[in-house]
Amino acid sequence: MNITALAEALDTAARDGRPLAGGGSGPKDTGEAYAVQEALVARRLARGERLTGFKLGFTSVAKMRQMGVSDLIHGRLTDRMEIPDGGRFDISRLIHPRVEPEVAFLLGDTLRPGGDLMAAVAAVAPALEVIDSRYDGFRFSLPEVIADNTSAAGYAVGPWSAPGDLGNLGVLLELDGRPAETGSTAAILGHPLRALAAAARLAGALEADTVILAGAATAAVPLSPGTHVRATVAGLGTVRFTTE
Ligand code: OOG
Repeated sequence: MNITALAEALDTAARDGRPLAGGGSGPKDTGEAYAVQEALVARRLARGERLTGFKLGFTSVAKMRQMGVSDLIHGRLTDRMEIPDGGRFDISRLIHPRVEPEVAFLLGDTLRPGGDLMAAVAAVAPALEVIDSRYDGFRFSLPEVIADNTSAAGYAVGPWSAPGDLGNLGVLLELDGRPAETGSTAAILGHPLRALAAAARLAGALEADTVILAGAATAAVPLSPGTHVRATVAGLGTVRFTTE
């Protein structure tokens, strides 16, 4: 399958809520996979979506273990994926959504590879990311998940606050008021700022106003309709939404 055809197939799978069969016709390496991702995101932009952010995946051992993949990956976020904090998120068109707690950065200035991280960060917030692999059974190779825009499907960001020390903050993910996962921001590459540095390196440069999701601090948890989802990052606060 060529790059355009694979981007189209992944885009259609996402829009129809029907998974692609994995294996065989996927991208052959990560270079080709990022070309597919770019073509896939270009299709969204052509439909009027706007780029809002950049996300990292597999920044924690918990996620690498859960998915059997061990390399840092990155994807793009658009306005269409935004979930208002405290709002509702319709998952009826998703395939097999999962949710994970994260930390978000908001850039106040352009961040270049090797640039001063804290000078570029305007604010930080607790975040929730919804992932939904377009591959059957959430099973994929590294090039496949990259091509699939790293399973990005939705994200919610809690209240922004001035950046403080993010090195080892407790993370709690609750579903319907019951703890589902607990962890620490230290699980994110040892420190979420390392994820930010990696994002700058991988993106080339990131513009002011970009939201950066540093990657999940815990394993991801399956979502079903009518669920109250809440993530708390100690010192940063809480972010929540309800599925329907
Ligand atoms: C890929 C996305 C991983 C993270 O935070 O590790 C990710 C997947 O697990 O399907 O976003």
